[in-house]
Amino acid sequence: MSTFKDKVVYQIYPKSFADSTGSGTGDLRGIIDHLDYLKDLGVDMLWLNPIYASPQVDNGYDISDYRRIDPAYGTMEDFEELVREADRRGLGIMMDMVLNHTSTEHEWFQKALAGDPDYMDYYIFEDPKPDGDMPTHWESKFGGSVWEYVPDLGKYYLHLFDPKQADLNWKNPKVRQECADIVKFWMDKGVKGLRFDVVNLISKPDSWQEDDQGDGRRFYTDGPRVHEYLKELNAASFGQSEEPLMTVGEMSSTTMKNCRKYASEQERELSMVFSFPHLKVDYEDLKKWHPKPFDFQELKRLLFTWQTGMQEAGSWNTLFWECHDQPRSVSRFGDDKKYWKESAKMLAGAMFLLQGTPYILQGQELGMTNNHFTRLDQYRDVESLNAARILAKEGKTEAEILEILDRHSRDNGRTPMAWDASEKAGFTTGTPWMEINPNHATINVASEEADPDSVLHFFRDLIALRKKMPVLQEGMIEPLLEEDPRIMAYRRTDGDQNVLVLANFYGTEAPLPAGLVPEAGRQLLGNYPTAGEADHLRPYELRVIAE
Ligand code: TEU
Repeated sequence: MSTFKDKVVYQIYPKSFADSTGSGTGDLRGIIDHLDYLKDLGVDMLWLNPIYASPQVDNGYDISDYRRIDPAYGTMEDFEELVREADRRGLGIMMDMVLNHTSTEHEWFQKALAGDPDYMDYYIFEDPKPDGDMPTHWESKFGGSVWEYVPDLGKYYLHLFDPKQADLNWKNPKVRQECADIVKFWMDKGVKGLRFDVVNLISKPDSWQEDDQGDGRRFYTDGPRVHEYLKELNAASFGQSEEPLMTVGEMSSTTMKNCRKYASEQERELSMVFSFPHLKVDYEDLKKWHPKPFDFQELKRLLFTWQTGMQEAGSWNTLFWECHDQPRSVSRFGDDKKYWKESAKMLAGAMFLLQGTPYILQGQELGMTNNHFTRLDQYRDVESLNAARILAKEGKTEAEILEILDRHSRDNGRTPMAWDASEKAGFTTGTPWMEINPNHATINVASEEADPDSVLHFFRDLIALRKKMPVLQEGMIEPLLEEDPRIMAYRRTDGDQNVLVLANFYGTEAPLPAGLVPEAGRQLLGNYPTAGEADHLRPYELRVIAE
């Protein structure tokens, strides 16, 4: 594969993409049936969220057999056909490697529970403190403790996420070898990309200290041997491949210093990283379940800090507003009512023309919005349901809890794909595992195919533009108007071409400084049918101009 720097990735949440059997959940054949749609969109790589055998406590991020396709999605033969059919269309498959933890139903953990010392050392079992208390009072990412007590063993085991997701002990060379073997198994199946789930959490500390400053994450995030482990994994698996794979690490609560190393070609760890600081600007005190209006200045500062900081180190970014853990960007940072179309397009242009690899979540190319559920029983996500319980204990009313979930629940990025305006959106003939967004009557592939001004057609044009212009792939980034309270502006330049990107993040006109828009400039892309004025941007207006 040529460098990944000219590629665009499309994220498929298989459970919600397309159901070919009427089961109510998506499957591999449903993906195969829609490969031409993905090819026409112009993307290069398809990232599949986990499709391995799993009890589905965390929608597949709790894996019980890494080498078996969960029957709900189909068979290994279906997967092999998907890889072939994708390859025929020039599409690569990126698999999700969840190697920080396994399901407690994995045979390794079952053997550990039975007291097998070798397999107990695959995980992190610790004795209670002398007073019988748990080793630390750190908090799980999903709420509650990170320790679960096993009476038969008289020990606790560590789980940074759900109690049914036991953390692996990467200090054990056998665990590291098992993980490298899992990666090589899928490489042998012809996958072209690998996404490593919370991979910056795999190196745990040598001692267990209480955290009087927080929830304990500072002790296990970007841990002492994480770069060593990644270099070893690279050399033992995907680094051996003649045709380089695209590898991306999801980095939870990480730092720029570490990401420069994770995503540096010289370090031979990963191709690129997901980091999330820009997606916490609507968290009060960085607390997810305490939403606040998003801080635009902080958003710009973070995006540009990461752009210039990674660029200086020669390290590579990912570019994303959405994924299966995030709400829909048009509801979060745009206006999913009055200026739905303009703001969905503006957000896409503002993000995907930065320096890095764009990641598009299924449905984002349609402008899919948050679900705006009105009942708790409509939610499916373990993290959201835990949060609802915790918020209720904090004294929040059901209405307040629904308002919070509506804004920040991960289920917002997991609703079934809308293929057409029919009752079940063309997603299934059965009962969908999660309710389909009622606005699919207008926000769906078929309707948007028929509308030349649709968000879908805009995404096709945006991806095509990026592919056509090397300056939009590897060109330098130059932040502009950094103090402007409503406009995000930057220039991409490579010494040969200059492209100016202007984006108004608000529903009112925003003044532009004189001289910024070049008189001889040529507009390459925009989200209004008519050319704009040089002295202002219209509500949620995007302009992409060749200088
Ligand atoms: O997510 C890492 C993670 O911590 C996010 O879930 C996010 O931090 C969380 O929603 C709190 O805001 C990865 C996967 O993307 C996620 O789907 C899994 O649930 C998680 O790891 C455990 O595997």
